[in-house]
Amino acid sequence: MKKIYFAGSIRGGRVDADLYKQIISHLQHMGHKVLTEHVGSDHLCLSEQGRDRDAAIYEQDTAWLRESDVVIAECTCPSLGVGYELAYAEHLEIPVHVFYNPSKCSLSAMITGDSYFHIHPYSSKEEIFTTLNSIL
Ligand code: 6K6
Repeated sequence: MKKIYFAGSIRGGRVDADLYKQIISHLQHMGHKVLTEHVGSDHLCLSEQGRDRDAAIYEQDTAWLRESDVVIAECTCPSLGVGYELAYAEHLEIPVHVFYNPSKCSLSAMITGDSYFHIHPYSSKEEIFTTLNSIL
């Protein structure tokens, strides 16, 4: 059982939220603990913001990152927060696997150009699940 930090866009846009939920569910069915289950939630209140609340989110998420064995990120929908998390995980030397659909986006060169990251382009969600089964 691995502790997994799943990263996906929140304020960057929720267009892939259902895919995040399915990936999280797949990881849980594999027997892993996903620390960031809320990233796949249908019920995030995007209007709720504020410096104190955001500071609490930052403290909690960076604590979870430090605790995690591996980071799995779905990066098709660009997100500043996810980009930050990837760099934070690299700094901690935690393995990072990045998934994206090249027919829907052009991933930042700051991600594809960094040889630390394991990059997994995919064209169907089944491909994501097959890759997860082989890397975890
Ligand atoms: C929802 C709406 C406003 O505040 C919330 C609650 N927000 C968050 N809760 C937990 N983690 C968050 C929240 N906002 C961002 N993150 C972290 O950053 C997640 O771990 C995501 O992987 C990433 C998304 O960043 P943005 O820049 O797309 O929000």
